[in-house]
Amino acid sequence: MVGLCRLSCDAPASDVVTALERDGGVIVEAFLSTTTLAGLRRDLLPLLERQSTGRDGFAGFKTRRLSALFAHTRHCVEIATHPLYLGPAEHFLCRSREVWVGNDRLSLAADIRIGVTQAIQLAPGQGAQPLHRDDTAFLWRHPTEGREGRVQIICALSDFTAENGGTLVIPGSHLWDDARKPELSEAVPTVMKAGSALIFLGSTFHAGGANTTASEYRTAAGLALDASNVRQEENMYLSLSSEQVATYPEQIQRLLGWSAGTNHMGWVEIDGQMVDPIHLLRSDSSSVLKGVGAGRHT
Ligand SMILES: O=C(O)CCC(=O)C(=O)O
Ligand SMILES: [Fe+2]
Repeated sequence: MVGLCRLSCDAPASDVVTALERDGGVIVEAFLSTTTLAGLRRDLLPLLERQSTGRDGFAGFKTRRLSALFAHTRHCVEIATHPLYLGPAEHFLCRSREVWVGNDRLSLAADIRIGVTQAIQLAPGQGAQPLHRDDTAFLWRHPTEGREGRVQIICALSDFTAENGGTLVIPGSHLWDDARKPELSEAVPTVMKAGSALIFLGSTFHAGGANTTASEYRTAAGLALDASNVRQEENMYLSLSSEQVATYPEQIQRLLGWSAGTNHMGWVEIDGQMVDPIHLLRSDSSSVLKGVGAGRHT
């Protein structure tokens, strides 16, 4: 199985686009500056250590996750705005559509939002995650014909090897239809040095690999850039305080967006787990901390 293409950090953004269009994923070597890599490690590693491990097979029973990264480190700015990530993400996410508004034929395009931020640390003994597409949460249709909902990045904060769980990717799987089942035998591990990054499309099948080492931790900082049409139009989270939302029946609370739904959009991190935000509105939120699993699907 042929691995993903590797580009250097001075490659033109068009090379990233070409590789993503062909393979669905690409490795950019030395993506992070040494200062940013050191800063991310300094800010995130001690916090990750304090997180509880996952409570389902997808999140990983020997995996620690830390979300809300912009609350914990300013070094995420370099990841989100890197020209080899943001530029190609615009190419895939901001495709325009021709629409009628009255007599006017308008060209409308989505712009970009940060959809998820998460550091992920696989401990020795963590098995491979199920192969999945990260745009599953959007119930995106495949093939996408180039119109993606998400462009994801996983920056290596430690070296990634085939043995310590370097992300498994199935090159070319972004072109598959929704009927085709991914097989582990089709996946290749991402091998890269700390500071390098794996960029892939939301439609590409991938998974955290198995960490079969005796003592190595595989640590990553991941971020997703999403098309801005995948969200509520009115910003309910700023329009109503959580105290106001709490006065409504649960059905309205969920309709206002305080729900992660069955496709698990809108989770919030509590105690290291990705949980349904409805728990934050309950006076007794202890049930969350006792282990209401998130069951995240992407
Ligand atoms: O940890 C990894 O390498 C990938 C994790 C992942 O794909 C996910 O949690 O959605
Ligand atoms: Fe994923």
